Amino acid sequence: MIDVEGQTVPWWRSGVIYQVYLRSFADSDGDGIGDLVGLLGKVDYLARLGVDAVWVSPFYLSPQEDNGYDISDYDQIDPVFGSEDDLQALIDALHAHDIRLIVDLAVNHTSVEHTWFVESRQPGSARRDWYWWADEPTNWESFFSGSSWEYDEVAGAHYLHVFGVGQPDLNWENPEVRAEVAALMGRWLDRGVDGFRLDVINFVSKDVDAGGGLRDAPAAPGQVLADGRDGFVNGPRLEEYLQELDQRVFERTTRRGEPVVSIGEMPDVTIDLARRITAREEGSLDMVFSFEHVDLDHEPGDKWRSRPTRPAEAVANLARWQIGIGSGWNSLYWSNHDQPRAVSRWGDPDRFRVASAKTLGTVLHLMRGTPFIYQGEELGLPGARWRNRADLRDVESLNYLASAVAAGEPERDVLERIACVGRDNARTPMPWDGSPQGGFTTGNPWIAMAPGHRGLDAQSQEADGASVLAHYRALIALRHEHSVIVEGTFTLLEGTDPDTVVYRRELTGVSLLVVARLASTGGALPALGPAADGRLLLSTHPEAGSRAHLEPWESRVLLFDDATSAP
Ligand code: TEU
Repeated sequence: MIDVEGQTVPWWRSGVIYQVYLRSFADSDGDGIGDLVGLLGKVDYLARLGVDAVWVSPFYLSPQEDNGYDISDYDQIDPVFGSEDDLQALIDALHAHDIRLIVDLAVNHTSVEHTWFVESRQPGSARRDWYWWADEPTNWESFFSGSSWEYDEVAGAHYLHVFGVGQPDLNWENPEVRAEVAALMGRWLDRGVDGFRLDVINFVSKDVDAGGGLRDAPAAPGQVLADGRDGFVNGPRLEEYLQELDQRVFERTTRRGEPVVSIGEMPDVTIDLARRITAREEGSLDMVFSFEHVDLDHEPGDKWRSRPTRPAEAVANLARWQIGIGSGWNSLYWSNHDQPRAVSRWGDPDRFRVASAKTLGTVLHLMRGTPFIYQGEELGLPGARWRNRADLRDVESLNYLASAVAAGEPERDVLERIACVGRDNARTPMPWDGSPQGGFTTGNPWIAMAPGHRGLDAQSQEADGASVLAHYRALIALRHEHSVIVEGTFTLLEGTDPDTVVYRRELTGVSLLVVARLASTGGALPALGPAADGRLLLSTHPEAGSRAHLEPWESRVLLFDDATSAP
């Protein structure tokens, strides 16, 4: 717990969380795959950055169809990532630096190799209804192309998998399933972890009919498969299930004596639902990952069909959530292992990489909520833009490529779309130094280093006070120092230029003003009134001072000790 303005608040209200995509973070044994010992070797780097927790992607036993989000044993560490001793050494090292460990659990589905599923396939098995079996499947399309159902010869029925064929959905209607999920989470707390990131947790309540079955989705004429999300997203018993989990797990205390942190990944969550679920008193989760801002730049339900969107529109959407979430709490993120890297998606990696990376960080980190940094975001890394099938690893992209080409689309066109929004582009290994594999591995990386990362490595940025890394360190330090960033109100100031954003944070007489140019052209400084007497806390262009003009991607952060003097 942290003291903010005399109030003790949970650490994550003033903290920053760093996302480690383990298989691409640091490899200690030369097999080309990042591992726990590799992460252990970078704890000092994370401590220097100033983060308060790391969220580590799944490292449980898995056939790796979906890079670990297909779990075959929740209690076992996959040997490719390390051992129990490695985990304990990591936990001890993180805790020694006051950094918490948040583990990533996919409990909407398991792997087909999980013993639960192996048993469930057997007709008459006691675990038969731990999964969704049907004689007649619904017409739902999988997120990974094709039907969401697969026929199983042993079971003599179809099973539901809204993701990969190897990722059967668990049936949370079954109280035994819910009890076992809570129990396995408890075992991870016993091991000393500090919280959970819960993968697509708003998918666990399916909308069942009177007979307990699932229903077809409305389909356009001639459409065989349809968008089934209404049948499994934000379902009717979701809040009941989360409250139950809260009582069974999240109300426990961690080895460090802190409340367990619970983060729900919730595609298509609404503001109202997020506000209820994260409400300070009666809520069941501490925060959610919402998706509205990262769904703006593509057609609804089709990530592969882009829709031109200005970064200021994404910031305006985040601002809407700042107001709408009310007393609830939201994560603040641009990037993760599923999303294109921010500087490529919203910034200008070719002409203004440093300034756009810094300004995107500034507008996000000074909002109300818990900021997340995806590995390499603090370095301003652009996406890889893989265009060759041989460079792809992700089941989502490979399935999409096969499906689109089978439907008659030219491979070149499909690969171009994958180069823009495919998940592999953000999953390339972290560049630690200027050596051939960036210091990530002494072997051959499981996925190639991104060509555009040369010269952007952590080592070269550590020594550069004007680097993106230095800017992220400053942003984290500001959140730790100024309560107005943590608990202050949020007001988006109306401006005349659609590509310049100004917002104000206020708390008991202190006001913070964030001014950001979100375009590769300059613009007039909005009329800010007495902005000149604000104290400049952070700027992308320190030489600009209070000049009445903003350079491309320029941002400024001003502090006013008396709210009356702020514009
Ligand atoms: O992602 C869920 C999710 O929202 C994805 O559908 C995401 O929007 C999509 O991949 C964007 O292209 C979680 C994990 O973060 C992801 O890595 C897993 O593949 C997925 O669940 C299944 O576990």
